[in-house]
Amino acid sequence: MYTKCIVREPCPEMVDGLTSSDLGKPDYRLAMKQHKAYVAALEQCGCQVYILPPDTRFPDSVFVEDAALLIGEAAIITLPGAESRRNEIFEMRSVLMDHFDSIEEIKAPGTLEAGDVMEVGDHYYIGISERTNQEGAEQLIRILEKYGKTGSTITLVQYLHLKTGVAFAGENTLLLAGELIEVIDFQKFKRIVVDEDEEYAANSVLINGKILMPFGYPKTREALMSSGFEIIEVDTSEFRKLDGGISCLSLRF
Ligand code: CIR
Repeated sequence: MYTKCIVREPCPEMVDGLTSSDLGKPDYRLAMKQHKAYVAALEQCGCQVYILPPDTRFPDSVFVEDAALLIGEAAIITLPGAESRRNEIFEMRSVLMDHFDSIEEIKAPGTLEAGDVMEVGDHYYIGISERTNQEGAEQLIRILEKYGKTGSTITLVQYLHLKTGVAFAGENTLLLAGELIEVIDFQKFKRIVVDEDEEYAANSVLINGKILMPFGYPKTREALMSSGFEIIEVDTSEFRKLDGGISCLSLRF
């Protein structure tokens, strides 16, 4: 059960955030509106939401998920592989020190962004990507083991982050898209496969029994609902333009 979430308001500089998409620049005012609705959805899931002020130094700082991994007893400060995002961790560390007694960190030459980490109970799947390297993943596994948890790696070919294409929906079920559909490690789960034209919806997040998913993906919505999942939809079109999805916008604990 999550009781708290941390989010950060988008800053106007977000329009210059990192992206691989050709969807155009985000509309900042619309992004602000969507962010407020996202916060309301987290509250609807029963979480108290801490809203950090915009940080104009970092265009991508709205995507708070990447700067830390929260594992219950400890907060692990990451080391983002994206150069322009690396210093987001300092501010995040001081915020998390108010909430966690144990703070761990990923150290260079390791890199890790928590968008690459998917938690399933006490096991953590770690994507090896352009942002997260083998050394970062190995450091994380050692930290997890200290806390009685385990980790394993999945090598990505195309996706930005592991959770770009997979979400744990609860009930031993994964929502899976694209290159992750055939991954051997995921075959033991019940699988809901996301259609190619709704790939973005694979980045959804389970919060206290409800699945927060992006608005505008009717086939995925229907597949989840007919499997008995409770859904809350939030429009994140402006964050999509920066390769960001539902999970990226919050830290949950
Ligand atoms: C980036 O490229 O770092 C941001 N524009 C998007 C980060 C998305 N974060 C996530 O998937 N956890």
